This record gives sequence, structure tokens and C-alpha cells, in this order.
Amino acid sequence: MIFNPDAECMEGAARKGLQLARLKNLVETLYAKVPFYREKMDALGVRPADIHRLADITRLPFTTKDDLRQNYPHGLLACPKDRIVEVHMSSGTTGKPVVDEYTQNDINIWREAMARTLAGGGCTRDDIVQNCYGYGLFTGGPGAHYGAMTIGAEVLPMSSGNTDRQLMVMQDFGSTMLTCTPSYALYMAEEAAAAGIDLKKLPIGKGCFGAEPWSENMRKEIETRYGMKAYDIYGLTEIIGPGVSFECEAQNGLHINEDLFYPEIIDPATGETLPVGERGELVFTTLTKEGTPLLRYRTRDITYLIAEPCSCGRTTARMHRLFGRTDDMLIIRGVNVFPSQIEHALFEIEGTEPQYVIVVDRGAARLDEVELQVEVKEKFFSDETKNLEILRARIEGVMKSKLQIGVKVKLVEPKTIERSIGKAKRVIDKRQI
Ligand code: DLL
Repeated sequence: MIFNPDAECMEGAARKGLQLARLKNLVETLYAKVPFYREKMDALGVRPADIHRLADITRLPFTTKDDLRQNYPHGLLACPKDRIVEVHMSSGTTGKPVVDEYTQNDINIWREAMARTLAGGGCTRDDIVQNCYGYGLFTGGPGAHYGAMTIGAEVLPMSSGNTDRQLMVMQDFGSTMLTCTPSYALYMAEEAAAAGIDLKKLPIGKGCFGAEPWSENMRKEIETRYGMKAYDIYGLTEIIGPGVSFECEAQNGLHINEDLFYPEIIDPATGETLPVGERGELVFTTLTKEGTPLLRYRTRDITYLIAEPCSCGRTTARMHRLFGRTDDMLIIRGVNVFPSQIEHALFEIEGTEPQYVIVVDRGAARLDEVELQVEVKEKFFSDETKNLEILRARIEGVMKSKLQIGVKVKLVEPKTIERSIGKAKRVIDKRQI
């Protein structure tokens, strides 16, 4: 179902006109109200009146995560403080969190963006949505909650964790849609299997998953274990939370809510804009936000844009599922490796569980070494040592051919890698410690 055909199926030129009008308005507001942006624009010698076409956006300054941290907590506010009705923050592990401050209008737009997102995953007013994204400062819980309510579905505001209760509610209330991180979806499936619950027999037929990287193979795993269709949804606190882009039934890239968020792809090294179809860093400008609007925010997420029309009828540009983040990319002896590549390769190998940790360290010769800890399926672990050794060698061989680097594989017993109820931590980089 397309939640808002007027906006989502708008003809290209009309959408561009709307984006330009909104961009001009945004630049004027930021120049007048936010000293940080006025100074940055002055330094580049650009004024609001210089924005005539959408392409002029490249004259405007970028915003980085560091800029947000330096302006913590209210430095980038673009409206009077008393208009703010809700605040969210990211759970960054280092430094100050990044803050998003919403006016009532911002919340209304978030509701709309999330209604489009969940509708992309098939949500209708007949659905019972079990929302296991965390509630609180994290945007996942409230974002999915607002979207489901806007559609008119019934929401079970579970938040994450307390897995026994999640499974009880899923059975007793007949949840038809699941919203949580993909790693938590898998964890719940594992607990369900251990409790003898056959998820495939329950009405839970679809889910919208995001907030962390997950591979195509992980999608297949979730779809098989639940007997459901699993959709990828993307967003970030700085821009609005979830609701920036989402998959439709075609599952061929994520539709960007382009009338609300203007996307660009840049070369992360030079800041140059890249043509559509080329892979680079995703940059967003918020076109309608009032509380904390951002100009050309560098997400550090890596993808490319897809301009071809989608079979679903939406005319919005799509982004390929994320390849990783510029700051997650591991440089191992000069070779660039994304954890998602490791995950993808791992899932192809029979005998392993979708649970792994990548440990990077400096070895005795001061060379980078990678140890991949992988859980083995129960039946393999109880098997002969010889077979485990064959499996280990096989994984090492696959990694070598796919990644061009040597990886030491350590097979661990089932259920020994720590499970996550929110975003999974897959990489331990001891080189920085
Ligand atoms: O994770 C918002 C969100 C909540 C998105 C629920 C989807 C579902 P942050 O905590 O600020 O916000 O983290 C944003 O998470 O820049 C990406 O690196 C990563 N991320 C989000 N969605 C995906 C996805 C929320 N579908 C950061 N695939 C982003 C891969 C994702 N990475």
C-alpha cells in the first residue's frame, strides 16, 4: 500500500520544484536564525539569494557529526525553544550524543514519514504491530509507534528485551507485524525455537527492520525462521530517526522520502558530488524541519542512488541497502574491509550460525590480524573434531578469496556470542585501545 500517493508518486519536475522551494526557505531560515550556519555560509561567500537551482546546493556548507557535538545541546536550534515538544538523542559510544529537537510540526512530519515506511512493508489498519525497538531517547521505538498509529494499526509498545514476554504477547495477541533491529529479531527466533514455539505457525507475517547493518542472507534467515517477509528501513537521529527511507514490496533499494529529505552522494575523501549510480557517502538536507534542520549532513553511510522507476509506482529516488559506514570500514594491512562483507560471506557457509564477532588486533610483528569468531550449529559441535577442522578451514578459504586478506577463524559453541536486544556490536578493534 502507498500511504501518500500524492507525495510518493509525484511527477519528477513537480517534486523538484517543491524541493527547491523548500530548500530556499530552509537556507533563509538557517542564515537568519542559526549563527553556526551564518558563519559557515559567510566563510564560503554564499548567501540565501544565491540558491536558484537545486544544483546550487553544492555551494552550501556540509554539516558533520563533530559540528553537532560542538553545538551540543541547543546550538543548532532554528526556532524558539518553547516550540520544542520532544527530544531524541543517539546512543553514540564516544563523546556527547547527537540531539534532535522536534516541534509539533516536526513530529507530524515524522508520523507521516513513518506511516509511509511501515506501509511500504505492507502495514495496514488491520495489523497488530509488535514494536520491539527501544523506547526512550532512541528514535526507533517512538518512530515506529507514531507510524503504526498514523496508519490506524494496533500497536503493542513492547520496547526491546524481556524476550519471554515478547514471545508470550506475540502468541496471545496474534501480532501480525514485527518492528525491531534485525539482530533482535534473530535472537527472539532463537529463543522461540528453544521454547518449542514454531513462529511459522503464528500470524506474524511481515516485519520492518533497521538501525544496524544486515546482509541479504540475514534477511533470508529471518524470513525463514518466522515465515515472514522482512523489509529494510533506514534513518538516523540527526535527520529525523527512522522514516528517511524504506523498502517497498519490490525490495530493490530503499525509497527516500525525497520531499522531506534531499539526498546527495559525495566522495568522502574530496567532498565532490558523485553522479547517480556511483557509490559514496550519503548526505542529507532536511527540507521541512523546524527544530534542528540540517544542511548537507554527512551521514558517513555508504550507498548509491538509483533513479530508475520502481515497479511499485512510487517515483522517489531509491538508495541501495547500506554497504557500511566510512567509520566502520576496517583497514586491514591496507585492504578496505566492511563487516557486512564478512557477514555476507559467512552466511553462505553451511554449518555456521548467524552470530559472529570480528576481533582486530596488532600481532607480534605489529601487523594487523583479524580473528573471526563464529558460532557453529549444534549438530556440528557435537560432531567429530575432524569435521570442525574442515569447517574452519573452509571459512578461512572463503574469507581469503572474498576479502583478499587472511582471517583466523575460531569456531565457538552455540549461544556463546553475546546477543543484542538493540544494535549488535560485531567488531572489536583492539588496535585503537
Ligand atoms: O538507528 C534510526 C532507526 C531506528 C533506523 C529504527 C531504522 C530503524 P541512530 O541510532 O541515530 O538512528 O543510528 C543511525 O544507524 O547512520 C546507519 O549507520 C545505521 N542504520 C540505520 N538504519 C540502517 C539500516 C537509528 N537499515 C545509524 N541498515 C545510521 C544499515 C542502518 N544501517
